[in-house]
Amino acid sequence: MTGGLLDQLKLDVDSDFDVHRVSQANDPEKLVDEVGGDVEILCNTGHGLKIDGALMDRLPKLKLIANFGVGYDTIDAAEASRRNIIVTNTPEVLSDEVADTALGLLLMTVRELSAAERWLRDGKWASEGDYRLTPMSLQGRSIGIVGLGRIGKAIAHRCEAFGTPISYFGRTKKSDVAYPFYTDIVEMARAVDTLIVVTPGTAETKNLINQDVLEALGSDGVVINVARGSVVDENALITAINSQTIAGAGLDVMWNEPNINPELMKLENTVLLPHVGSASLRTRRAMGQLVIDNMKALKTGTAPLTPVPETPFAEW
Ligand code: 8YV
Repeated sequence: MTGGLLDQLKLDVDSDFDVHRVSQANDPEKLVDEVGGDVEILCNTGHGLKIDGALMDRLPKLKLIANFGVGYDTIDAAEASRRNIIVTNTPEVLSDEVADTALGLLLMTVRELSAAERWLRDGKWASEGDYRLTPMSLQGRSIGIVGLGRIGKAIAHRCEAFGTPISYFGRTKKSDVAYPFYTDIVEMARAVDTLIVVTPGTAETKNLINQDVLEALGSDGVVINVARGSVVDENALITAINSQTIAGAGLDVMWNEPNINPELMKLENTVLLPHVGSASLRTRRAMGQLVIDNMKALKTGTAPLTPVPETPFAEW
């Protein structure tokens, strides 16, 4: 087990499995050397550990990588597939929570809600008067969702309630929605003023939101990112905000978390959250339980509940 998330949630893994806790080892490398030959399941409950072929080489009996989280960009799933190792993630159970957070972050950004609260807490309401009228509003905005998967659709559903027109960018047109579909992200950015980024962090999506996209989005533009830091070219974003090429951003995810680029910290019209998209007790418990249920499937010889597409299940 790579991290402490299941322990924090008080979800019991020790009754069903012999658990080696990498995060509690004085010398994690030594622990892998000592027990790696016996390990059948890698329970990935940490942040950011790279699970690649080199690590898999050290775990010759590995059958399952059970990831805590829907995004599994830190796992080389193609390599796992070559070795007949199943990778599971935690889809569905977090979609509504992340969509709620995305809309909250959007509202915080356009209505400057965190800055307004700081104004009140700093005593400025009494000493200096009302907080300023926000140049931005959610009303009148047009939203482009980058990646209309399960979470993207939950976000779109909420945007409909807010009355904002929706478009989406992705690889494939969805047959169950009528929103305008774009295969060219610059073209979509030109047509909307708000991007909500919710696509997986892959080699293909790295720096997808680049200078060209930001220029196309324009001076009222807002970028909300609840996906992965890697999807946004962070330097291009900082430059675009500083030069007022776009108006601002709301970021729940960033490059090099949790060591945030100091230039991001200086931006006033930007809201930064510490990767809390799914982070309620209720949702994290559901995610943790799904991780455990996937692991129990190996123990009982049944099919895992949520294998990722790269590693479809046939048999253990
Ligand atoms: C993380 C997430 O899993 O599901 C995802 O892809 O980004 C989060 O829910 C969480 O930070 C635990 O690592």
